[in-house]
Amino acid sequence: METRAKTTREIKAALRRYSKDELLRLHNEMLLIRRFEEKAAEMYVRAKIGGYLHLNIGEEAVVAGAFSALEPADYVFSYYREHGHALARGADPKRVMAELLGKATGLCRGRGGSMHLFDTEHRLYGGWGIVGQSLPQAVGAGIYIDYTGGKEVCLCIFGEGATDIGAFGESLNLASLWNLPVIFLCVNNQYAMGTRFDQASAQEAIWRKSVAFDMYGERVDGMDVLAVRQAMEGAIRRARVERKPSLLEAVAYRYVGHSMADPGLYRTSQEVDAWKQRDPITNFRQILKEAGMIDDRQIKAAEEEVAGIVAGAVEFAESSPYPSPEDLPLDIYAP
Ligand SMILES: Cc1ncc(C[n+]2csc(CCOP(=O)(O)OP(=O)(O)O)c2C)c(N)n1
Repeated sequence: METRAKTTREIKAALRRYSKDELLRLHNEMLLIRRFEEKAAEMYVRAKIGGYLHLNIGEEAVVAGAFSALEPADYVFSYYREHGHALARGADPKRVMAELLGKATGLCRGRGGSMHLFDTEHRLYGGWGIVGQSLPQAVGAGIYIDYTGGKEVCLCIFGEGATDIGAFGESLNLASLWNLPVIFLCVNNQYAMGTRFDQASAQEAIWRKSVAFDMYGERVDGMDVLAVRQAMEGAIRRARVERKPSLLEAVAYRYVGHSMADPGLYRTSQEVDAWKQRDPITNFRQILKEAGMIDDRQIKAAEEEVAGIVAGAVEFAESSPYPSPEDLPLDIYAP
């Protein structure tokens, strides 16, 4: 599936919308997510991480573009492919890595693991393992904002597989009916585990599913960080000012398997390589270079800084203790 690439004139216009600092921040954010996830994969292979591990590699532009447009007080409801979401929300990489390793210093004190990152300080409300699980909860947050007359918005981010789950229709219906400030952001990475979206969804254009609920819908190039950012800004304005929800579909591609357990035999290496040609970080770097905003020396410095952050996160996680067995009864409902 293709989204139209921008013309040179459109690229220049997009760049003009942001300061150089903001553009470099987007670059560094994507880089941190990529390098963090590569290291998480390595830690998984070294059996330092148990259970499942779903990576954001290839989807960095969606994450950085969308999350950078939010305010600290806004709410985020995510799913199990959420390490990058936690980082982009401002969670400490050390505590994210420690959580992946199940350590007591982790974001959820080692109780959540990869799929259940929660960080209420940064208003990240999961981390959910069930497909579509967070959509009704995001609507709940929207009702809360509306009821209390708040100015916050709620971002609900999920994969295209979730759009064929019953809760999707229920959630979009209520959000539209009650004019809730919720942004439904679908990361269409084109596969739900091994199933291509067009084999599972009668409506292949995910954004069009908004029409059934009289809601604004838009498809955006999820490999283009500025395109995502701009679409998010529109959705945020609609939510914050007009009190209207939106459905955004960001078309992207995960370079790696569904989880670390997936060898990805359902797609060809040519297909994967073709999408890697549109790599969000490499291409954004090239755009910044041509605009004279970054050079090789600055790229090297950014790589070194990010490598240091990731190495620090691993060191912290590895040297942290596991939760103590005495803490097992904590945080559970049973008396
Ligand atoms: C209700 C439910 N059904 C099935 C599963 C098993 N499952 C886990 S991830 C997944 C694929 C979801 O794909 P998508 O929503 O497109 O997100 P992606 O993993 O591609 O980011 C499935 C079927 C689940 N976790 N929950």
